[in-house]
Amino acid sequence: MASYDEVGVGDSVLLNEISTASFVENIRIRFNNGRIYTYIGEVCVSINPYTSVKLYGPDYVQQYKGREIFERPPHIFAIADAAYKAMKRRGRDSCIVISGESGSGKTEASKIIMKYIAAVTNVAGQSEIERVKNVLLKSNSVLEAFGNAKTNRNDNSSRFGKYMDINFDFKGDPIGGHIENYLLEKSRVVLQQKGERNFHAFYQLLAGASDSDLSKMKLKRDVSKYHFVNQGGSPRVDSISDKADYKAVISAFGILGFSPATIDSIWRTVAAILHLGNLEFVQDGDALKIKNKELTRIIADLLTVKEEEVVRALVGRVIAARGEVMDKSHTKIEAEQAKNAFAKAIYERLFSTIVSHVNTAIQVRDEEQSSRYRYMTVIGVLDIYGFEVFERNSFEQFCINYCNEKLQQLFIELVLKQEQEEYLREGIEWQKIDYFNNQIICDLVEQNHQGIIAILDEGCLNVGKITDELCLEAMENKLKTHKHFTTRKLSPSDKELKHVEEFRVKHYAGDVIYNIKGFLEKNKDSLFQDFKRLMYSSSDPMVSGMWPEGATSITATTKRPLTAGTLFKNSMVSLVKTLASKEPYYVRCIKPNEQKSPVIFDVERVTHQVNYLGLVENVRVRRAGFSHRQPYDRFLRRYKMISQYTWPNFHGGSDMQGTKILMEEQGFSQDVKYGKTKIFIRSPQTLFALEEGRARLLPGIVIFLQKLWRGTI
Ligand code: AD9
Ligand code: MG
Repeated sequence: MASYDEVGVGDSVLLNEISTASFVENIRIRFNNGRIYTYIGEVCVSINPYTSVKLYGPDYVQQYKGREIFERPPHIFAIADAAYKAMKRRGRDSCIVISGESGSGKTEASKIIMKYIAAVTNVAGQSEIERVKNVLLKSNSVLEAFGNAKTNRNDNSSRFGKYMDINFDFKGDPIGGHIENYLLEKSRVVLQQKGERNFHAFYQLLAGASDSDLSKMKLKRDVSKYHFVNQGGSPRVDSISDKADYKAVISAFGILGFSPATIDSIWRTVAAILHLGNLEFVQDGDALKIKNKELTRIIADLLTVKEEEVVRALVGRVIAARGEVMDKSHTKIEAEQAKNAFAKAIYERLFSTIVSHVNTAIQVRDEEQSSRYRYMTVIGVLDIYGFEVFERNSFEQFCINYCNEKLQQLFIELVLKQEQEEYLREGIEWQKIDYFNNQIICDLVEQNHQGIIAILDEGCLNVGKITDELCLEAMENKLKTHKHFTTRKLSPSDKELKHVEEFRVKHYAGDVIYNIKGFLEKNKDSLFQDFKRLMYSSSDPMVSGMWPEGATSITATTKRPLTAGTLFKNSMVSLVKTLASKEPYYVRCIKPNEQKSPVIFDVERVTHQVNYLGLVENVRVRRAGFSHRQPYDRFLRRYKMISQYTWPNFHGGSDMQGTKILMEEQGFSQDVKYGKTKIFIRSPQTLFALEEGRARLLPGIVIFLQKLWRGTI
């Protein structure tokens, strides 16, 4: 069995001195000795090791299976096991929320958790459950291929948010799952910053497909031939083998039950986007023409639509005015923009379709069975894009960072605030601990009428009249006194704000300067109807199925769809609600350095993360706090057999008095506090002792009750 001796302090609640410096020093010592996990009570702090660590083998699974968190050295397995136990023993839905900035190890953590759950379930070896486990695990490689990309912060950065529910039957075996995906960063399809790449799938196709498949799609293997995939100037990534990944994705498609026709449609769609990226327009007098005509033929073939329809949709659009229908030619710039919007929309819909195919593969198979299993419970695993700051930050970073604000807010609500409020309510002596509450930043983004999203939406209502700049002015007017918002105009002396188009949000995790250019367009997220009709006309059912609105007639008036910002905001609100309804467990990921090095521990960078994650406040709350609490009546019912004064019933007063007598007799008074309605127990060991006492007496009691029942006593 692997040895895993303690170095430093495993649970930071037990540190001699509680300060940011001592907290960071402790995790530094542990990191330097290969201890990447440290607890704060039941919260697991994880530091990205940037190297493959041998901590996840079957010997480790055995060490953590069914154990309590504090029995073994800190490990993410223990958190997974706790969530699993909560679900299995108490029938409570649980969730594991993984947070941390980009590149801190969230996605890896979520995969480790899933593998652990797969390893500890299905002891009976049922084949259907094996199948479910396999599809759940394999779904990752498909989703990462299409939803992840190399960024300047992370070679395998999640560019979509993912919340995955795993469903269990009453025996605790996984029987299915469901994935919810959040806002894919689709702008990447047409534009990448220096040093970054498009989504992995594009490179996988070019590197991995056979020569004959490529030639069928009229593709060359050379990445540099395609505008949409070589803007970042770094198509090759050391840590990635696109060829091997292509194979893995193909195999995963098979395991997930994607049909050969579906797989073919998926890659053809990816190929069509690559060709679309190379398409150029020329102005020819009044008419707009396509320069490389041969491409429209190829694109039409790949999408199984008519070539003349492709040309029509690209160079102009049909407008309906007062019942009349006419063609309107695009300008060159309009056509370029429309083409990009088209490419982004195709990819986004492709991604959503892949997610729904994955969901079909992993859904609980037998409907009847699922309703019969009344005890079906769930563990949700949340792995979302981490807080990020780039050279240039746009609408996508704004949404991603807002999402991280919401998760931080949830953590504050559940871990810091509720804990303190309960002590107050129960009249437990308690020294209030200050922490930064980021609700104010959530409000800045999401408030009705006053928030940034609302102001953007207002701008989108007045298309044509309102520009990005005017929108920023509206923000300046409404938010000029907001402490977390500023612009060049509002603070002219601020040297970091170089352009009038920029605004700064003081996020909980740091300042980010956003450039307003493109915000309105991205928020409105519109696509000419012509493209929708074109795609709907495809003879490939998978392609046409992605574009149901294409069926709407040209003259029909359609309702204005919700903006991207509002849709995202709504999905965040509902995500937080889902998480809050479950028993939450937390993994807080930390990035040790910017160089992706396994040996550098950058104290300054780590300190910054520890600060904004509120980890030291978390230690303080936890330290002053109590690991266990229970209403007096429930407590007494469970443990009354331990004391002669309370067994079989306590007659000397209230449940609270009974509890006090029991605890005094057992010698635990030092470790507890009595609230108005609940008993608060500080150390888990006390609870253990109580549980042990109960377990020792229980067999005797069962016999006693049996005799009583049979009338033999
Ligand atoms: V982002 O917000 O999606 O950009 P993540 O998801 O937080 O980010 P990710 O899990 O992708 O980061 O980790 C980044 C890289 O760190 C991985 O590709 C691994 O190379 C490395 N990593 C992270 N965790 C581990 C680990 N437990 N063991 C080994 C790891 N390597
Ligand atoms: Mg990730």
